[in-house]
Amino acid sequence: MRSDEIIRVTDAFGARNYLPLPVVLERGEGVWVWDVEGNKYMDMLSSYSALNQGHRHKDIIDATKKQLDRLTLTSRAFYNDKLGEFQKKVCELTKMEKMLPMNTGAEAVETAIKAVRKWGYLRKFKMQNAKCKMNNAEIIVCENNFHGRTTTIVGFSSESQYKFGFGPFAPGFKMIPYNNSSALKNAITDNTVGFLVEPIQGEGGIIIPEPGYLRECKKICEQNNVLFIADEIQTGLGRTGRMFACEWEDVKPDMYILGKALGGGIYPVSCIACNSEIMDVFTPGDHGSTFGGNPLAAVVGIASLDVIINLNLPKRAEEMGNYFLEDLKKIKSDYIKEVRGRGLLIGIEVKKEKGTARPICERLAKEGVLAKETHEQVVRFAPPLTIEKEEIDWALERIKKVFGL
Ligand code: IF1
Repeated sequence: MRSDEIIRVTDAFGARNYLPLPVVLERGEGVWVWDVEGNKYMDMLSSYSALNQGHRHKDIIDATKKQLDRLTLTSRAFYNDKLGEFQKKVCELTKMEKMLPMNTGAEAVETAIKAVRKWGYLRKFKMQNAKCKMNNAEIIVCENNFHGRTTTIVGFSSESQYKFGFGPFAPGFKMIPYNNSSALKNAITDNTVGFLVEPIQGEGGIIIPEPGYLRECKKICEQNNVLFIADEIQTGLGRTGRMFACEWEDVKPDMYILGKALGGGIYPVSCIACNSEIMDVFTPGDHGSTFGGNPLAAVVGIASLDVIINLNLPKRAEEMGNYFLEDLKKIKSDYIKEVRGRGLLIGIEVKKEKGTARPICERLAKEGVLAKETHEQVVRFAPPLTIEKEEIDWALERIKKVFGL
């Protein structure tokens, strides 16, 4: 079938919750993907950082195939022989004592919210003579956040489109401006149990906070016995040039939320990781998931982390990111307001008077570079971390052309 026919069928029978670029992909390898007409593109989106290891990395595919022939799903009603190893690996990497596996990012965020609230009722408030009555726990979040699409999570989004028509929403969240640590200090009350934050806001437009912001927030959290929860679903696992973006400020959060690249571009695998004091608030029956922690997911997770560690993808992301960013910054174009990024999470902000980022992404796609706009004005570049210098050069040539050089 040709592209236009496939697009017609997809749109005819599908919900209209996306507006994809009109490219129909059928094959991928490394940083490259091919459409049904055989045209080749560079994937500069990496499924929003879920493909840090590139498309179909051989080690992850091999491990998955092997597991497909043994055992795929057990539910958590029984043990399986792979989950323990996966949990241990995540704990070693995050330097946390425990992890709890889920599937999608939003589910992991929901898991974090439950864990942190219950920690509040069982640990924090108990120590303070239960000043906060049951069901009053507050979690502080930031304006311009993105943590997923469940009703609870969109309920604390500042983006009206994400919420419109989907209420009523869960209470218990307080919004403060991002990149403003005094706002955090002022927002904390006796009821505050956690601060949920993205170390760099991805969907928000690749917003990198001022140096020192995360460290200051962590300090404020410590002083007030509030948990610092880092949503590293997009920024974690090498993307920004460190294993976790919090490392840029030597911050160790009380809890990591991971997803996307934990599934190696194959399968949804997410988790929270924290110390026992928090994780042990869960008792049998409190929380769960049919698919979370299944043996196939565990094997995919192990192989995905092994690739990131063995290829030292954080270091690659830093080196290639610096190279890419430097050349992008050299582009002189009337369209560009700012080029910013860290590691291989890079955004070009387009001047408002020159229109939105969407037509630029359309033109990039015609040139063979797949990127996706975020927040109207920003073109996001986030290729697989396995990208080579020559491949960046290939992309740069085309990006320069589109920006009118
Ligand atoms: C879509 C955006 C990126 C995330 C952070 C949790 C989640 C995400 C920091 C939820 C998910 C997504 C979802 C995807 C597009 C993508 C996205 F543009 F929408 F914002 F990456 F920037 N925390 N991000 O970035 O994870 O439940 O999706 O597994 O189409 O909505 P999920």
